[in-house]
Amino acid sequence: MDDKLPAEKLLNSAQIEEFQRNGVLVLRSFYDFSRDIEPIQRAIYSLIGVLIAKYKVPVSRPAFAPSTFDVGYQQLIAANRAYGAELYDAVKQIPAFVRLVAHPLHDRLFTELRPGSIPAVAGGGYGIRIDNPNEDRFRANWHQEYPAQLRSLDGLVYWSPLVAVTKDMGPVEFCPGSQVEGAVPVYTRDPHNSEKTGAYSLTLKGEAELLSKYPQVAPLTSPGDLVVIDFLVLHASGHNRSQRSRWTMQLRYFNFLEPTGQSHGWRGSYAAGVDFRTIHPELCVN
Ligand SMILES: O=C(O)CCC(=O)C(=O)O
Ligand SMILES: [Fe+2]
Repeated sequence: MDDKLPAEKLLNSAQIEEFQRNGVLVLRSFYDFSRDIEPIQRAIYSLIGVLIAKYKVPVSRPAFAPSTFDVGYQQLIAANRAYGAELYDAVKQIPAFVRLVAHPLHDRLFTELRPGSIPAVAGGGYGIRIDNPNEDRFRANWHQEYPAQLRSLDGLVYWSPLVAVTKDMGPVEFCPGSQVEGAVPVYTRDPHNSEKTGAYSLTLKGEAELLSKYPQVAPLTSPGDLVVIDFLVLHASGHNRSQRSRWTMQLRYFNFLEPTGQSHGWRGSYAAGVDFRTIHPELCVN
């Protein structure tokens, strides 16, 4: 954690304009890698070791190194995919990760992008994705963050990788500029993926038409980088066709002052046990 926060602004005016135009902004080396990121990688390495020992998976691992912190994980999920689910639930409780969620730079960044706001951490809106090779069940369809998270219409996803994301790992795809659509109505089931449930099942009304209106970008990022995503910009998971899982962190901040959020009491969505249809029936097509 940074005890000597820079006094100057985090963003220059070109970056602020880029974010306002595109609804997405990549900030290279935003975090202090060894202070903020490596402790999270180290803790994940340890937890993989705990599960390898717990389930007696026959694998011997080299010592920790940041670029290979997940060594042994493919063997762990090959032994039993459920071990991966256990790890997925565990890693969001790593103290170094929870510290990152509340990093002082996050509310500073929020107020630079949303002047006059009162920033808030979206409860339950943070975690570490593990997108395994060739596994589609947990891929995010094209979506906006708002229906999946609620809290307030004005919000930012902070997305940051724990591995160097290559093209074959399926970087997140974005439609720059699409935040101007406002909140788009959704179907609460995915006709092509009946195994998807909850937030994963939401499908945009008129998806093909919407997507045809905007370009698509899929920036490649490395540990320490931060991608800031407007709650209303269209984005989707890529397809991981590599040999390694794509480990990425996401956390969400919202604005206590935004009127729609205030009107529903900053309620959360699926992760908070709320069916968003009860809060926004008008955004629900079926
Ligand atoms: O990392 C991904 O595949 C999707 C991320 C996403 O949708 C988000 O962070 O809000
Ligand atoms: Fe998202």
